[in-house]
Amino acid sequence: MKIIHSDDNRLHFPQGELFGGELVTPFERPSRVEYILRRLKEVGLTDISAPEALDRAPVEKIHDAGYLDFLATCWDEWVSEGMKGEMIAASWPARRMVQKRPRNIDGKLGYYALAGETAITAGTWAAAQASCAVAQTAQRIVAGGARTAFALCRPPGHHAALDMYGGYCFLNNAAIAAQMFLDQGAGRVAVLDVDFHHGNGTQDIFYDRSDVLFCSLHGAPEDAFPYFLGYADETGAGAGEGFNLNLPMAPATPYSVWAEALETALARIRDYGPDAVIVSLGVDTFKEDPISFFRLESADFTDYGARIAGLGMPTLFVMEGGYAIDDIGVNTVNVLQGFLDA
Ligand code: OKP
Ligand code: ZN
Repeated sequence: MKIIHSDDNRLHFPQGELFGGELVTPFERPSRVEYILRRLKEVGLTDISAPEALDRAPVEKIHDAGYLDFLATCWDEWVSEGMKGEMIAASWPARRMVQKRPRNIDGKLGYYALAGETAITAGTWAAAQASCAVAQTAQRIVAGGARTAFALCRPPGHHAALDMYGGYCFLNNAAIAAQMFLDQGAGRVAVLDVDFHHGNGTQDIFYDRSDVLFCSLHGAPEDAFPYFLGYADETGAGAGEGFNLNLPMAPATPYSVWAEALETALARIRDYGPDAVIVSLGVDTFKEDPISFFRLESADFTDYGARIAGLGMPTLFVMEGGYAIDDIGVNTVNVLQGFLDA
């Protein structure tokens, strides 16, 4: 199995995440990738290479031009305005306020942010682009006929919407890969999001489209980030009606229940009959995850990797979340091994 990874992920390493009223070391940190790489090597998955150059065209199809320009220039603007710390949004266009982009950099930050935990630093844009290039390179491998490939993306992508960053995400790597399959001639693509958190960005991007089926298993929005999207009654709009499947679950959900939801999603994907499947792979469903509340055990990740393989479809794995650092390598690689050994 080919694995794509970029050291440039390390260029994004904020010192602070706003959590519980404190600035803590971000849960989403560079060492996550190191632990996954170590485990891949331990089990002999050593076909690891660097990404090809980023192709901007599919990025521009998924994200708003003003948003991409903001990501590219905001740090310099922040510094030139004399700001001392990392960029953290603190003002939003909330209910009954005007949705117009302000001129002021602090205003623009709130305009493009969907949450306040995610800081932008000098290297964030370079790292986000490298992460996207990782997904694109792995996509080309699957499009070229491989059964699977693993995009070891960091930062993750599934919370990034048309024109919003947050939840540690800047560019929606999975959505961009889906668009590439379509641009290369696929008729239909399915995105299966098994990260603990709802993939609000991916849902938002494809909500009115029938050429991408989005299925997400996640902590119920009443109880879990991103809080404001991910309910079961969000089924798509217009031409996209029926092509969005949300399977929210309660705190302390065990694997037996989660696996049933997975089977519901897999049945929907089989029925849809896509040319390719993209798995937004977050392993924060693990029982020890510090910011999540499902109860999966390490062996469960192997089991569900095999179930995904049961689709018998070309499958691109795109890394999303997972914050129980000591176990992130085993859990992530278990999914891949479960898939490969099925
Ligand atoms: C990113 B990914 C919880 C705050 C949540 C953001 C979580 C982003 C998760 N107290 N903050 O989906 O793993
Ligand atoms: Zn997550």
